[in-house]
Amino acid sequence: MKTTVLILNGPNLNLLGEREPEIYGRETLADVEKKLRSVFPDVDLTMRQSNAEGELINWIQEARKTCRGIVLNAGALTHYSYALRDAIEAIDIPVVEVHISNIYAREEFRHHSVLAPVCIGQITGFGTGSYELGVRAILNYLQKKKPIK
Ligand code: CA2
Repeated sequence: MKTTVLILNGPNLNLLGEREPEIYGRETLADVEKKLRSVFPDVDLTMRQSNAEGELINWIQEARKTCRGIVLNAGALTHYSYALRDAIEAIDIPVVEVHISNIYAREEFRHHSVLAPVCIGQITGFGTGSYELGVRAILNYLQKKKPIK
């Protein structure tokens, strides 16, 4: 049976490829999804995006029954959403936090993630390649290559 991984995207990431290409590049979320499917043909990938915090939380809760792991780009919610953090903490599947840009090389408010402590790790600054690295991190973790604490 294929490993099921949810790729979850938060607020404004539907604009990927359309605005601010100097920060986020020219690929759309659909391009990212297509690439991931070609790189991981043996993984059952589901790609979702929402601008609504509650919807993201519902999908995280749902994933605990249907998926082996989550790759999460929570957008700006990364920096302040305790509700999203609680949702991640409440499930027992691994979540990897990913960012397209390097959040530590940008404005001060982006330097802190309230989600990172409840994720198995964080990948930031590799463009849309961060998603691919995120899926690899989930697969490695599931093969018991646990991250170093
Ligand atoms: O670098 C990332 O992936 C971010 O999660 C993107 C968020 C930002 O708030 C985080 O600090 C870092 C912003 C997502 C907005 O996405 C856009 C994409 C294209 C054009 C405009 C916004």
